[in-house]
Amino acid sequence: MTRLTGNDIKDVSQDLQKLEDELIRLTGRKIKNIACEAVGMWEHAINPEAFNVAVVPVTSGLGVISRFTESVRDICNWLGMNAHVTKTTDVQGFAEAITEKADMILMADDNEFIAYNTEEMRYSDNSSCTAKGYIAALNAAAGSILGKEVLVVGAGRVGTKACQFLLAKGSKVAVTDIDLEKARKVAEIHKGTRVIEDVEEAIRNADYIINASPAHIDTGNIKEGAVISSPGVPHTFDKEAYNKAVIIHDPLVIGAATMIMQSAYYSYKGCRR
Ligand code: PYL
Repeated sequence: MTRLTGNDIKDVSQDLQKLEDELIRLTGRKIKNIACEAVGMWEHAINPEAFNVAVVPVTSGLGVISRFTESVRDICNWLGMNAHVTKTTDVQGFAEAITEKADMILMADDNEFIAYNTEEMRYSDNSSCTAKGYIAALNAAAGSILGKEVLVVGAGRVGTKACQFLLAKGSKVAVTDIDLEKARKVAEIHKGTRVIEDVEEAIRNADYIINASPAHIDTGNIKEGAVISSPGVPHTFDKEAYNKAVIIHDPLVIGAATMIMQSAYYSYKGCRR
């Protein structure tokens, strides 16, 4: 998974309304609708206002990313929750969150980004939820991808999860990666996945794409009218690409919103007796 930079996310908080408007234009859904469809929950199954959320800065590895925890806090609040960034970091920050009885604790090091539901003692992870969120966005933008072939570009953690979830949802799946071994490994694990060895050829023929790769996609290879749901960072599609295809992207929001709703959904106890 590519590590975000402060520059990637510097405008996330202020651009939430802009992203929401773009999602409504392309998919007919708000951020929260995409997240709920991604986790398979009815939007009103949980009351977001009931969630006090703590976001803990983590200084391990390459350290904190400028505005990362503030952006995650603002995404939680956009979903209707009551989120704040803890005063302290790391284990001390986790202890602070527990002491103040947070219902959900979010934190990320260089390898994992999780949303821990303290009541249910279960967590959701960002890689799985980014895959689910971008599949939900693709499905909404395309009308439906049931029975249709979706090309997954990039056989990393998000791309691998995307293959798994797409097959489970009844789409046909093709996967491609500049590292052929990674693509073949996904096809071994997730039976039914088709490996396409030539990445550019794969893209030229694809109507529906989950782009989970940091690599640049040449606009010339994009099929007219393609729908590209693209969590990949860095995001290098140019204006012409946006004229040729429907492209859905943001550096953090769809994945984090899906992870937050997934974690909150663990508290859903069915219709209360
Ligand atoms: C969660 C993002 C999505 C893509 N790559 C993932 C990433 O950049 N992970 C690193 C996050 C580090 C956060 C830092 C902080 O500010 O607390 N430890």
